Amino acid sequence: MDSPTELIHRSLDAFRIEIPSWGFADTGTRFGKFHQPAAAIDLDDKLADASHVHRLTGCCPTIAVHVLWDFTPGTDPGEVVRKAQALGIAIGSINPTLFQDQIYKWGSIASPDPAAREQAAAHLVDSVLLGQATGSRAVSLWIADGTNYPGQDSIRARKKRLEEVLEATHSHLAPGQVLLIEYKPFEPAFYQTDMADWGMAFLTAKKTGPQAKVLVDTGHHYLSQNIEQIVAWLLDEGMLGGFHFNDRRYADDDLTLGSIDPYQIFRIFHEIHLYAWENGGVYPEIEYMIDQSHNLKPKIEAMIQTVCTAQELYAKAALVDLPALARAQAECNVVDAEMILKKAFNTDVSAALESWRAARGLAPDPLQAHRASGYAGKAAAERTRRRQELGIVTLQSYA
Ligand code: AFD
Ligand code: MN
Ligand code: MN
Repeated sequence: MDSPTELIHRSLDAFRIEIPSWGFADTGTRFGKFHQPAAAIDLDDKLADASHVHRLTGCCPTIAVHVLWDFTPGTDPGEVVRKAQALGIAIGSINPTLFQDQIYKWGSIASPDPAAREQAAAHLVDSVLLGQATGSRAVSLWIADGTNYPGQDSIRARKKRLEEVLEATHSHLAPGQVLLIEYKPFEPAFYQTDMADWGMAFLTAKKTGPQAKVLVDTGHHYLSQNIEQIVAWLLDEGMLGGFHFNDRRYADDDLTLGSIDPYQIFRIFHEIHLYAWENGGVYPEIEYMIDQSHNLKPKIEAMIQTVCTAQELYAKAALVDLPALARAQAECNVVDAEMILKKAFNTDVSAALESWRAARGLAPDPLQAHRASGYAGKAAAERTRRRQELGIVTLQSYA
């Protein structure tokens, strides 16, 4: 019987978390941005920051990129791949950008405007081909489409339009590539969102093709929704493609993972460990990715916090006594069953996390190591100088 530490170390050995390029750049809310001197300016900065986080945490070997934000026309994917490799990381998921452009005013792949659909379809194929050029497994697609008023457009016509484009996109996927379809109940559309919930994403992925799966963004659910039940159903159907990790108090707030409800994330991870336990210890191939770009916390500190929280909760969930849980469930012993989960959740795994890091030559506390490294101060000075040279004016001065 493995000790808790051995269980934790083995679970962490296979747990890789992808960090988003956009998490290092200045972003904000629709009410404005609060600029940070150390925020990344360009893809080189983002690669450097991601490499720094991976060096400190040891579990973030890939960086998710957003096509039009990171790969502007003329960017050579091969050069980006080489830069990433030189920094000890690799390019991870490719995130198409089917919003912001004026042509997408009525939607992208669901738009009634054929020109918008054509531009969006071409962008999706470009994203698939870019993923082949960077050696990325996943194209991770968030469809921002929807309508703002009853009667604005035909809901079923929109469904058919997007299905057609996604099926065409799927035909360009190389063997081994996956198309992850992300859902979100609202925003930027306020009356009806075309890919609004897990059911729509599931059905669409099934129709799109065998390499399409569902992406669960933990911030994209109504507050009362049982996310671990969605995860369990998708697991059981072999349709769980991956996660975008963040937390929310009210809506899609992109708060750092576990800052509001860590127990919910623990229960999600428990479903994954349970699934593997019932399948001979084989874990499904899931893309664990962070989707945050918090505008108050220092960018790199927030990223390290999320990575360490994800490791901690994944480790805790690995401690659930699954045989005992199965027995308690068979006896309908509700209290014992619940206490088996709570016992694992309440276990302090910090020593096991520290020994896992020590075995890899990593500092016991990545956040303290980051602060001691002076990395943020150097980045702030260098990037402030570059902003001045580039004439990038930030709306507010930042003390
Ligand atoms: C926003 C969207 C969605 C998407 C992310 C990156 O809500 O989560 O995955 O931006 O494009 O958070
Ligand atoms: Mn997301
Ligand atoms: Mn989101």
